[in-house]
Amino acid sequence: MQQTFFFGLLLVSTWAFSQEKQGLKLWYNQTSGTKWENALPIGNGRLGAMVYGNVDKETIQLNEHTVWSGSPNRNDNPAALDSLAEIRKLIFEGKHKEAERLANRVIITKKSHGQMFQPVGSLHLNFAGHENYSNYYRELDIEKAVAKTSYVVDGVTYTREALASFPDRVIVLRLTASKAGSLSFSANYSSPQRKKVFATTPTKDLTISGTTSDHDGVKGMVEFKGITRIKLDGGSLSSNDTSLTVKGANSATLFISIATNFNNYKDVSGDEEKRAADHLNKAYPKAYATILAGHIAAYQKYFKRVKLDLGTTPAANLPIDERLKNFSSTNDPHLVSLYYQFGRYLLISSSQPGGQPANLQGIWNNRLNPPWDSKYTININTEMNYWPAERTNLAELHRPLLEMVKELSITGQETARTMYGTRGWMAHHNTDIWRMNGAIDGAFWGMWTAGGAWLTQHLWEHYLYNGDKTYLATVYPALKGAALFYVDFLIEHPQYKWLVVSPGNSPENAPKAHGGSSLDAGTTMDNQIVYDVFSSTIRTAQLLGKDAAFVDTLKQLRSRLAPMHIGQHNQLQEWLDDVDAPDDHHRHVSHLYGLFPSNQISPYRTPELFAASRNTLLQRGDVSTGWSMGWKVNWWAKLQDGNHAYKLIQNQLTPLGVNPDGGGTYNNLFDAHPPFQIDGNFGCTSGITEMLLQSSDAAVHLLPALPDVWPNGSIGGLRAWGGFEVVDLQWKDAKVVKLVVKSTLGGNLRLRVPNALKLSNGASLKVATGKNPNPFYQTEETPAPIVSAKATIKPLELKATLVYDVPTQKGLVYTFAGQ
Ligand code: FUC
Repeated sequence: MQQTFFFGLLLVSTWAFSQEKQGLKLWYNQTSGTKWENALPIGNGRLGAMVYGNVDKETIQLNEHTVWSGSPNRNDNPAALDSLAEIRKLIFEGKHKEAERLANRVIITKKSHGQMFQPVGSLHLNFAGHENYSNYYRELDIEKAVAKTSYVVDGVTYTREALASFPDRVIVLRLTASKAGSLSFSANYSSPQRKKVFATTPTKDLTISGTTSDHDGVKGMVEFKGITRIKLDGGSLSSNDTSLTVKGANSATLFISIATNFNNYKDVSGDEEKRAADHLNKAYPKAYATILAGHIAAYQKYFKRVKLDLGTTPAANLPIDERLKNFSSTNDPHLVSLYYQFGRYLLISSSQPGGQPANLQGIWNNRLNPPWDSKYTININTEMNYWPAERTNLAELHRPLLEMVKELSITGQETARTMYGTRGWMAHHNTDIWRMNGAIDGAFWGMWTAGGAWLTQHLWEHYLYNGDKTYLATVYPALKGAALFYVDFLIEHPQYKWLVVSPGNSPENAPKAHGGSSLDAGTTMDNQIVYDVFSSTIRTAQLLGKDAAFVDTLKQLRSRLAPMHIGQHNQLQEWLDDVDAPDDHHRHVSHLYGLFPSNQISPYRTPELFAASRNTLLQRGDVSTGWSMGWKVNWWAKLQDGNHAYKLIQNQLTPLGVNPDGGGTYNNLFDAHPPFQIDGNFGCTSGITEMLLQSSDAAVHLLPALPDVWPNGSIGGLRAWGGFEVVDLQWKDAKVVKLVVKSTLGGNLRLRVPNALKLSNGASLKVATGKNPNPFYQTEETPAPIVSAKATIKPLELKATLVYDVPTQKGLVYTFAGQ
C-alpha cells in the first residue's frame, strides 16, 4: 500500500516535471563545453550574449550591436562609368566572361569589401571547487527570455539566471545558492580584440575598454566600454588589477553594461564611457525581482502576440539535442512550434527599434573575423531575416531594417551617380553598419544592382500591413529613388527589344552556357525586382497623390520589361535564354523570388508559371544550406504542398553533419548554413506561417499548406495585409472549426478556406465574386509568360477552396464557425 502510494507520487512528480519542461524551453542535461553553438543566446536588440552554462568555468560571451570594425567610409568605384558601355556590349555579344573580367577591374571596389561585426569579449566566472557536480540542468525559457543553469555541489544547489533586460539596457546575472554563505567566485574579462584594456576601479567595477579593428584599409574607430558591477547579499567583494573576487555570499547580482561611441553611420563621436555608466547607474539600484519583472513584461509585449499549438507528443519529454536527433523519425510537432517561436524570440532579441538590424548572425558573434564578416548580405539573407516581422505580429521590430533602407537610399545616391551615371540610388549585394553600397567580393557575386531595390519592398510591405499613409509618405523618397535608378539604368536588349538590367546576375549562380560567368542581361530575378519596384512606387505615388507624370513614365517602362519565360524543361527560366540545367542544385533559386516573397506568380492568376515554379523547385532539390531550406519551406507553402514544406522543415531540423553537403541545426537551435547563419531560423518561421495563412493572393487564405502530420491545431495572433489580425484560427481534421478576425482598418475581408464557414451567429457568408475591392489586396497583372516550343507545361490541379467576402468595420471583431 505504502509502496503504491510512493510509486504514484513518483509518477505524478515525473509527469509534472516533464509538463513543465514541455513549455517553450530549450533545455539540456549537459553543459556547452567549449562549443559556442551549444551556448544559449539572450539579447535586447542592443546587447547580445551567449550563455554557456558551464559549471566551474562559466563564460558569458558578449556582443554590442554597434561594435563593428572600421569607421565611416565609402567604397564606390567611379571607374565603372567609363566602362559600362563596354561591359554591356560584351554581354550582348555573348562574351560574358570577358565582361566579368572587365567588371572585376572597374566595378568591384578597390577599397573596403565591407566591415565586420565584432565581439566585445567574454565575462568569465570561476567557481573553484565546483569541478564535481550533480543534477545538472540548463534551459532557455523563450516565454520569459531568461536563461538558467543549476547544479549541486556538496549538497548545495547553485542556480544562475541570465537576461538581457529590454527596459534597463543591461545584462543581468543572478547567482544564488541554497545554503547561506556558500557562493564564492571570481570574475574577469577576456577579448579577442587587439586593442583592449582590462581594469578594475577603486569602487570595484570590472571594466573592458577597446577599439575595433582596422580592416580593408579602413581605420577601426568604434570605441567600446563594458562595465560589470556586482551587488552582494552577504560575503565580501575584493579586486585585483583585472578581476573581482566574491567570497562567502548568499547571492550575487552582476550588472553588465556595454556602450560605444557610435552615433550613426557617419558619426562616431559619442561618449561610450558615459553611456555605459549611465545605463549601469540607472539599473544597479533596482532589486533583481523588479528588473526581472520589467524585462519579462517588455519582452512578452511582443512575444505573447502569437500562440501556436500543433499538439504535443511524448517525444517532447527529451532534451532538445535528443529531440533534434529524433525529429526526422518521430512525430514531435511541439518541436516545430518551439522552433517557430524561437525564430520570433531571436527577432525580438536581436532587432529593436533604435538599434541596428539583425545581421547574418543576428547579434551573436564570438569571432574577430566572422564568416562573411557577419554583415548584411542583401541578395537574400538580410531580407529573409525580416520575413517573420509583419506576419508574426512583430511589425515594430521591422523598423531597424526600414531605417537602414532609408540610410542606404541616401548613401546610395552617390554610388548610382558616380558608378552608373544615374539618378536615384542603388546598393549592390552587401552592406554594413557604414551603409556601404559599392560592389564587393568579385564580379561573379558583386555585380548585381538590385540589393537596395529588393530592400525597398520591405518599406512597401510594412504599409500593406499597417495602412498608415503618414508612414508611407516618409518612405516614398526611398522607393522613388530605387525606381529612378532603374528608369535611367535600364537598356534596350538589342535582340529581344525588352528593357533589361545589364550588367546584372541571378545571385551567385551561372549557367554553364555562359562560360562560368554569372554576368548577364535581363535575368529573371532582376526583371521581377524592377517590376515590383515600379509597381510599388506607382501605387505609393497614387496613394499619396504625387508625381502623376512619373507614374506614367513608370507604367510605360514597366510594360517594356521582359516577361517571365517557361523553358524547355518545363521550368521557370532563371535567365533570359533557355540555358537552365535541370540537374543544377544551386542553393540560390533567385528566380522564384516571383513566387515568394513577391507575388507575381500565383496558382489562380498565372497557373502555368505556378506549375513551372514547382518544376524548378523539384529540379533544384531539397537539402541545401540552412537558409536555402528555409526559403524552400516558404515556396512549398506557396505551392500549397504542406507535406513537401514539412519535409523541408525535417531537413532543416536535422543535426549538423547528417545531411550530406547540407546545412541543418545546431544544438542551440541556431540554423547551420553551416556555419551559423540566423537567416535560416527566420526563413523557417516565416515558412511555417505561410503554411497556415497567406495574404498575398487577393484573399486571406487559411490553411493553404497544412501537412498531414498537423491535422489538428491552432494559431492566434497572425497579421494579414490590410490590417487584419487573425486573433484565433483553430482547425480539426484539416478543417477550420473556429476563426476570429479583428479588422483594424475596415474594408472587405476576402477569405479563402478549405471548408464552409458561417458567422458564429449562424448567418451565412456571401460567396466572393469579382475583384477584391479591398485596396490592400490589389494584385498587378503579371504579363503572360513566353513558353518554349519544347515545353509541355500544364496547370496543376489545386485543392478545392471556398471564397467568401465579409465587409468589415474598423475596430470590430468577427467570429466564424466551420461547417
Ligand atoms: C550569400 C550566400 C552564401 C552565404 C552568404 C552569407 O553569399 O550565397 O550561401 O549565405 O551569402
